[in-house]
Amino acid sequence: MSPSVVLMAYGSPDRLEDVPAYYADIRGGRPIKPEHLEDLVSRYRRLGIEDSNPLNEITEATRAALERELGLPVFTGMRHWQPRIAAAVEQALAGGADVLVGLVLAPHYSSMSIERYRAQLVDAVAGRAEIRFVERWGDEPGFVDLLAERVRGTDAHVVFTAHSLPARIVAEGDPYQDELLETARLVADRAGIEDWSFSFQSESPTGEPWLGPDILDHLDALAADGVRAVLVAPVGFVADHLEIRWDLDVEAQEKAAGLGLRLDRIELPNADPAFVRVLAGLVRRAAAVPSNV
Ligand code: FEC
Repeated sequence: MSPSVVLMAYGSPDRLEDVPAYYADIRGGRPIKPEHLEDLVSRYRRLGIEDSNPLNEITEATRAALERELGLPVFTGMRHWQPRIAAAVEQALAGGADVLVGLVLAPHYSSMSIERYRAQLVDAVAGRAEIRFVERWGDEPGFVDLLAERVRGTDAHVVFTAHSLPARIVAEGDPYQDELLETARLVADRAGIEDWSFSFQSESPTGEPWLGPDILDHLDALAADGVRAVLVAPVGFVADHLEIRWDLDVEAQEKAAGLGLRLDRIELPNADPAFVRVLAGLVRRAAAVPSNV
C-alpha cells in the first residue's frame, strides 16, 4: 500500500483581484448581487489581503508540518480556490499513491460542507485509487483538549461559535448542529467551564433563514442579561480567516464595544504542533481501515 493524504480546506483568494472568481465559485453559478460582491471585496481589502492571504499561508504551514509528522506525502486541495482538490489528487496519483486519505480542515459533518468536499474528492479520483475519508472529528480528544486549554480559567462568559448554515438542514436530519453542540459541551466539561453558550456566525445573504442565534444578536441578549465579559471560542473553524478576522475581530468586536462588553477570542489551532499531531492521528487511523467511500 502506498498512501498519500489529500488535506482539504475551504480556500481563499490569493489576491484582491481573485475575489469575483472566488465568490462565483462559492455561489456555484447562482447570481451574485453587485452590492454583495462589493461588500466582500471591501472586507478583504480592509483585512489587507492585497498581495497575499494569511489563510493560504497557514494551510500550507499545516500541510508541511503534517507531512513531516507523518512521513507521508500530503497535498493541499481547496474546495473553492487553487490548488483545487482535483489538482491535489493528480499530484498524489502521479507520485504513485494507491490509497488516498481525505481529511477536511473542518471538524463537523454536514451535507452542505464535508459531503461536498467528499464529492469533489470522489469525482477527481474517479476510481483510480482507494479513498479513506475522515468524515468528522469534532469529538477527537486531542482537539477537545487543545480548545479546552484555551478557555480554561477564564472569568468571562464563553461563547462557542461555528459557521451558520441554512436552517432547513435541521429538518433534513443533518447532524451539523448536534455535532457542534457536542464539541462545545465536551470542551466546556474538559475545561471545567459552566458559564457558556453557543451561537452561530458568518451567515450569508442568501434570502432564506439560517441557523441562529447569530453572534451579533446573541451579544445583545448576553448584555441584557448582565454579562460584562465574553470569550469567543470558535469550534467549527481551525484557522484565522475572513470569518474570524472580520466577523469576530471587527464586527463582533464593534458590536461588543457598543454594548459595553469586553470581548476576547481564543487563538485558533492554525499550524500549532499539538493540532498537527491531532490531524496526524486522524490520518493514521483512517489509513489503517479499509475504504469507506
Ligand atoms: O478567509 C477566507 O478567505 C475564506 C473564509 C471562509 C471559510 C468558510 C467556511 C465555511 N463556509 C461555510 C458555508 C458557507 C455557505 C455559504 C458561504 C459563503 C461564503 C462566502 C465567503 C465565505 N463563505 Fe463559507 N467560508 C468562507 C468564506 N459559506 C467569502 C460568500 C460571501 C459571504 O457570504 O460572505 C453560502 C453559499 C451561497 O451563497 O450559496 C453555505 C461552512 C464553512 C465551515 C466549514 C469549512 O471550512 O468548510 C459550513 C473558512
